[in-house]
Amino acid sequence: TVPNPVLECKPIIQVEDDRTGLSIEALKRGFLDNLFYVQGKFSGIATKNDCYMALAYTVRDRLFKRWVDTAETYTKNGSRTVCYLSAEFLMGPHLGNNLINLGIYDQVKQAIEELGLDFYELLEQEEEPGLGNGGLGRLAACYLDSMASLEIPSLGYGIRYEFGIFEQKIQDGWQVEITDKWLRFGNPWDVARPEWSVEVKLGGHTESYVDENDRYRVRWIPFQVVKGIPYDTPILGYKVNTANTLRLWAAEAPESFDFEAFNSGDYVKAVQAKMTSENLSKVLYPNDNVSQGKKLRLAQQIFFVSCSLQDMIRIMKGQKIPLEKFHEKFVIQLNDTHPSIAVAELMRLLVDEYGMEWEQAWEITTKAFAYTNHTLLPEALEKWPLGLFGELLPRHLQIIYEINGRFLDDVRIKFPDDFDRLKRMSLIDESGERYIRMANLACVGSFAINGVAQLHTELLQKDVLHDFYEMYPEKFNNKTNGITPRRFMVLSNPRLCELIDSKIGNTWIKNLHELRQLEAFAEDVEFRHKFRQIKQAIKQDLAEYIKAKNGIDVDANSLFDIQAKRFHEYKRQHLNALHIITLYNRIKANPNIDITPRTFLFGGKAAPGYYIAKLTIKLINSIGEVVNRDPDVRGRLKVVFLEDYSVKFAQRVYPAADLSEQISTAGKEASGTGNMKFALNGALTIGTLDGANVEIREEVGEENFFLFGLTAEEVYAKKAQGYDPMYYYNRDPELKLAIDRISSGFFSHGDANLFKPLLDTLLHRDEYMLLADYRSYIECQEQVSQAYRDVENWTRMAILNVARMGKFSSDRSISDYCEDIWQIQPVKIELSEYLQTDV
Ligand code: TH1
Repeated sequence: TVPNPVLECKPIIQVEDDRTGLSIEALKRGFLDNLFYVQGKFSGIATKNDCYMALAYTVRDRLFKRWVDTAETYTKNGSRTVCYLSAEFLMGPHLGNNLINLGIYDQVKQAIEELGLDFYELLEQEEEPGLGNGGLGRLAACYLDSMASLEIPSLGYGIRYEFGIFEQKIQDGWQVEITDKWLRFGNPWDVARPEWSVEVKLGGHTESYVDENDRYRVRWIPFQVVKGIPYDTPILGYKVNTANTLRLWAAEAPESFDFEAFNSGDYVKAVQAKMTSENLSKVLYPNDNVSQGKKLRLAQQIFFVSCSLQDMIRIMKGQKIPLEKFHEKFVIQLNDTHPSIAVAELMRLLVDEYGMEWEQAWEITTKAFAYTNHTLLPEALEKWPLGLFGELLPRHLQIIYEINGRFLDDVRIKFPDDFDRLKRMSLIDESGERYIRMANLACVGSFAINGVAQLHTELLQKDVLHDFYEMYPEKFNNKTNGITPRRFMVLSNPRLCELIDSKIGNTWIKNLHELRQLEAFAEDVEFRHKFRQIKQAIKQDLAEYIKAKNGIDVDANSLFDIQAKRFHEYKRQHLNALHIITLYNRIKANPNIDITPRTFLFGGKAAPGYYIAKLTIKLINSIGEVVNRDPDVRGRLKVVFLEDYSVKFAQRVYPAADLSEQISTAGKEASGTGNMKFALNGALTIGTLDGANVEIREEVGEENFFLFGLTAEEVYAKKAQGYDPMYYYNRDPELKLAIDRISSGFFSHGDANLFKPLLDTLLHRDEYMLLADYRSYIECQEQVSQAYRDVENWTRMAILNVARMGKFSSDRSISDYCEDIWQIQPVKIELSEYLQTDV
């Protein structure tokens, strides 16, 4: 073998050496080095962003040793690996989180301050990668944190969107969308790996042929080929050496493509082809819980799925593992149906590209995939018009027909002569225009199917996936969602953490169940006092932020009542609005009425094409305009809309809440995770029996949770009876007055038409049963107001909420996935002192 000159160098890379040390001096030196050698600036002309970049690189330098050693260990051991496939990863800012997980937050803060810089200002400077819409994308990010912290070998696979979720501006009370140019100033956290690029075929047609072994084969002649370039981000676990990888694909035109145009001299046409290719990873679809059925979206899905599966095969080759062991080397978790085309794509790769027999390929495929369902909403269930699907993926269409034919034979054997069942379970909807049903494909192609909260999983089995439950009961299981306490406590709520640590130490950060030990302190007057002081100080900070941004004075002594989540009718922000109007009307009717002062805070984006959701944002801002300046209210009510809600902003908001609004129509919110983040930070919840609220209430105790509203069963029963919202409107004068105030134009400068579309849906259909739940909600809010006046007892309840949230750590969720689905064990990473050059 030819000697490799690199191997001769034997660079000595230690965990901590003179350039990667953790002493204050080494950190300062590292920062100045990076400012000079990476940013090319001297301190006199360095911008805030230069300083942020220099700091980010300084932290990154201290992470790479762990990252390289982790990759090396997995490669040597051929470790079984979880591949988490997701169209969204809502990571939030990396810098602070990496400082926490490295355990060097305080040192770095000191070093930066000694250099005369504002540490918090540099943290604020980070442009977060908003590569997700809401809960589903953030769940993927929390799971990466937990997998790394639990030392589980894992890869996150997704798309490196050039534009993430849009930036929200509020103009005249309306949402306006601005494109999110998050890569504008460069991204210090990812590394391009062009050497591992792969190609993805799109469009065209298929041809059959007979191979050299006289076997019938199919080849796909694509219309277009797109290149995927992987960008890797290290995902460091909390106080472990494990640093896993998030691998996001960016689309480009392959150099070889459109040679024809080049050769014919049409340079411009060739460059245009490059542009169409790059469209694939251009922008995140900004819909939460809705599928638009656009061709470009399907193209995004096959793009990142095919890149990822080809990458897994490359990794196996590198580790000399035969392809027959694919399902032993990898388990692939499908984050909703967005990556579910993977079932057909893996079959295509194994059968067409690697010549495997169908039966063996199917055996491997169905042992490799597991599917998580995240929603029951019909508008979110993905289905692709057959024509559109066949145009983009002609070979996959054939493969799906083949899977379907065999599958329906199985159904016939298990349920003879049940023709309706066959129609319902078919991978192809033939009731009208024909569609490919992605949830059905995911169910047939996976060995495990899970919902994201107990109630959600029950409803899946009873309703949306009932036929599949009867066919494969053994596949179904529940995995209640969780959140990472590193980002949503340690990083975002240092003051509360310090108080907790002073009583029970800090091992709760890795084992959240230990928070139970705080129960005893709920009875401790002094502890309650400190707990209250901390909440107060955080609320004061938020009040100052609001004053600066919105120009509104809010009283930090008032009850902070917060609803922060995507705007969607099923989440019922407008029910919250009806409560505000009701309180306002009571004050107008009786200006001396005794009301617990409240500040209503809203945050969240509406999908740009979702008119009613955008109108709800306008309604809330319009109510705020009236309420906030009415002298009769005298500061007892304030309404604030927090612009551009993001992960970064969420970290400010959760710790400041007294009351968490989790008021979706029962049966509609699959789990929710914001509910967990608020409660862990000491907010009490007002909520319905929906999603994970049910389990939160079970854990914290019913006496520490404000419950209202119909149950999921009652919602179904009422719908079946023929629900009439006018019944409630006509019988509840306060409800009628609240609605009439809106329709009269009272909140819209006399314009009686502005909110008509919103009111029409409420009065004539009320799909989400606001009117049925209104009275129960108002009464429950009265209990909240009373309870808040008993300061000591409120604090007691809040402490008990914190103490009893252990179950909702994403570490628990991931442990359950590992045991019940993935069959995977931790791999400890030992840091080698030298860079391994003796391969
Ligand atoms: C959300 C669910 O609405 C929420 O209840 C759950 O906690 C969260 O997922 C994590 O499990 C979903 N987000 C999306 C986004 C899209 C499509 C479906 C869902 S379900 C684009």
